[in-house]
Amino acid sequence: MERTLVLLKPDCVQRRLMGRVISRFEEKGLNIIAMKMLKVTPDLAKQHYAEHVTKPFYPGLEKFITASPIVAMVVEGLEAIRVVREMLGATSGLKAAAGTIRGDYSSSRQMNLVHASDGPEAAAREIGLYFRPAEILPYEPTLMPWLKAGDEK
Ligand code: FUP
Repeated sequence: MERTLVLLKPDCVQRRLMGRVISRFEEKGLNIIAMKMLKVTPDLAKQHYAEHVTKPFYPGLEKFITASPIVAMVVEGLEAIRVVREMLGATSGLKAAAGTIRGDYSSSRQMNLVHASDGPEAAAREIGLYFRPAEILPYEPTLMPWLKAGDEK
């Protein structure tokens, strides 16, 4: 099992798309094991996007991500980091394939609705930025025997 950090960005909340996006993860069989609404501060934005802070697009990105509340989630499942990234599609909504979340709902490179960790190290770091260990509540869904075979690990 893997865990990944997913953020429903300000555009997702403002455009009333939270339910649709959350439903996609639920329908896929992924398990949401932590969730909260919060406003990203400039300080948290700089930590989250540490690799982008010096890039020319960063000031606009910080303004966007801090402008309005977001929803942070920890999503768990088999190969969840790659699976969720593929569900999101390419970074720009203009390039993301139809059928992906960004491909279906976003027409922007910056306002691309959802963030998901891009690898195991990023996932561990980002989950730690948004959640204390006690806020993560893993559980065994009763549907699990119908979501995957018992020997799939
Ligand atoms: P992703 O991993 O798909 O979230 O994309 P990146 O880490 O490459 O970029 C992080 C965020 O910066 C993206 F969500 C969108 C934003 N961005 C811009 O606003 N302009 C750019 O030129 C590139 C990225």
